[in-house]
Amino acid sequence: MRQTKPAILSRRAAALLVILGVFLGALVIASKRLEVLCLDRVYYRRVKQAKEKLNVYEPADGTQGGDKRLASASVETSDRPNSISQPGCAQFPDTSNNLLVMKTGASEAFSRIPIQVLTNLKCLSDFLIFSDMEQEIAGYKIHDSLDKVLDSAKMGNADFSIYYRQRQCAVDQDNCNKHVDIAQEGWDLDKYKNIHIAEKAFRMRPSYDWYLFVDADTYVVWPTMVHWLNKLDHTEEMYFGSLAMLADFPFAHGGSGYVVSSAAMHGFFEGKDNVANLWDEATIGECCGDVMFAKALKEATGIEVNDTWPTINGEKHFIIPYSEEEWCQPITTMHHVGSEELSDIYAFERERNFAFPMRIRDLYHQFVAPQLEPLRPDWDNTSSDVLYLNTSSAIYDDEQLSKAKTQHLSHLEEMAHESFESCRAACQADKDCLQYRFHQGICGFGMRITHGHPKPREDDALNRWMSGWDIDKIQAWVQKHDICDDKIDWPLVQTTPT
Ligand SMILES: *[C@@H]1O[C@H](CO)[C@@H](O)[C@H](O)[C@H]1NC(C)=O
Ligand SMILES: *[C@@H]1O[C@H](CO)[C@@H](O)[C@H](O)[C@H]1NC(C)=O
Ligand SMILES: CC(=O)N[C@H]1CO[C@H](CO)[C@@H](O)[C@@H]1O
Repeated sequence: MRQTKPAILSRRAAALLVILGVFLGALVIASKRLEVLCLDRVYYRRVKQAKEKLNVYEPADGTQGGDKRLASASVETSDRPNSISQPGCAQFPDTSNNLLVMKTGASEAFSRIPIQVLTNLKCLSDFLIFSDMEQEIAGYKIHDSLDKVLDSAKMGNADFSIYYRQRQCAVDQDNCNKHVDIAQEGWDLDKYKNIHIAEKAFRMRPSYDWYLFVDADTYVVWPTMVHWLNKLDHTEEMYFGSLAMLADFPFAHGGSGYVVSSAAMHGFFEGKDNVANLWDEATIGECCGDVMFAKALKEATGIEVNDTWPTINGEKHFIIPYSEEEWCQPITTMHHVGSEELSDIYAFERERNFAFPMRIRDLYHQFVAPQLEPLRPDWDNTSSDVLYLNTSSAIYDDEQLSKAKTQHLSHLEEMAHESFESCRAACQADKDCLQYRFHQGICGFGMRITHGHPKPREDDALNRWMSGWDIDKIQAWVQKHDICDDKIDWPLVQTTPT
């Protein structure tokens, strides 16, 4: 027994040890698992935080929302939100061949960019925002467009004082700029940006078909824009927008937005370094960035602007003069669009399920027609197609005189400049006059429909801005013109004769 007892004990002990060992082993494995799990959590959270910091949003459905182009370009993805799963973007067109490049300035960025990213930008597959200072707005990266400008152009140049001053701002820009003429300073600096923005955009995103350059108060009608661009050949060297002239030099107006094809971008920038610097010093004596872009592009490549107005448009829904030639035309951009207006146009696009084309007349029906009133005091309806004024007075400027009708006046026309009431009577008697405006003894007739905008109230009757609309004639005009051809008149698209 004494011999066997220890043996039994040791057998029991061994069994216990085995059980203990299995238990401990299981515990160790379990705890390792737990540890991994814990690490996973931490890791997952860290990655998530890092991504959020970088503003890389994961699509909720787990699909990759990106496009092929980013993979090939060595770029940071931090300025690009994901579009696919954003609420309200389901019907939005595929913009993956196009890059939106938006220009702003630090003094206005916070008043302009938020509504852009809340509306169209959230649905785009990619975009870049450039300013005159590097910033982040609610997680969106804003790039400095001017960091590469030559010192020789910056030094001793008063245009750049805001560029350096706004970086020293110890609070927010609005407060730092309270007591200066920030609009003027922002404008003076703005002209140095355009060529640098184009070069930077190309270096960061070299593989897009089309580059659309806009201001931060430009509304882009994307479904119509994309549909139109898909009809054009990006392998042709193209630069187009709303034609403007400086002296005799033609350029595409920047605020309306201008489009540059991949072929033109490659011709301008590929295989060359510091291209924009070639025009830094020349810009000092010039007025504007859009003009400089046109000059530089032409000098470097020979490419000239093509006019695509009114499809690329410098006006907005309330200021566009609605007339026969443009009524059925597609529209892809509008300018000077305030945040509330931008939100309203976007809401209209959503309501239409981002349908194309948006025609100019669609804007009339949505925004202008519901606001028609016979008259609005303290309002400028911009009616100035024909002016009636006191022909024996010498107080008018050349532009007013060039628009004045002074010959073969009817009795009503002769009296039109005397008061708002006589102006209205003269308009009502004229079959082409759709609306009228009276201000400072000038009666203006409008042969096109325009809503216009408020003016401050003036006390004396002569200086007051008074606007009127001949609603019956307007409705008859609209009815007559409202049938648009199914075939759309796309600018630059060769229509094959049938
Ligand atoms: C574009 O502009 C160029 C230069 O002015 C001109 O030669 C060409 O015909 C235009 N193209 C179209 C399609 O209008
Ligand atoms: C037109 O201008 C002349 C010269 O200033 C002035 O004598 C006349 O009273 C004006 N007529 C009206 C109707 O304002
Ligand atoms: C907004 C707008 O176009 N206003 C115009 C109204 O008419 C006057 C006089 O013709 C113009 O100077 C304004 O620009």
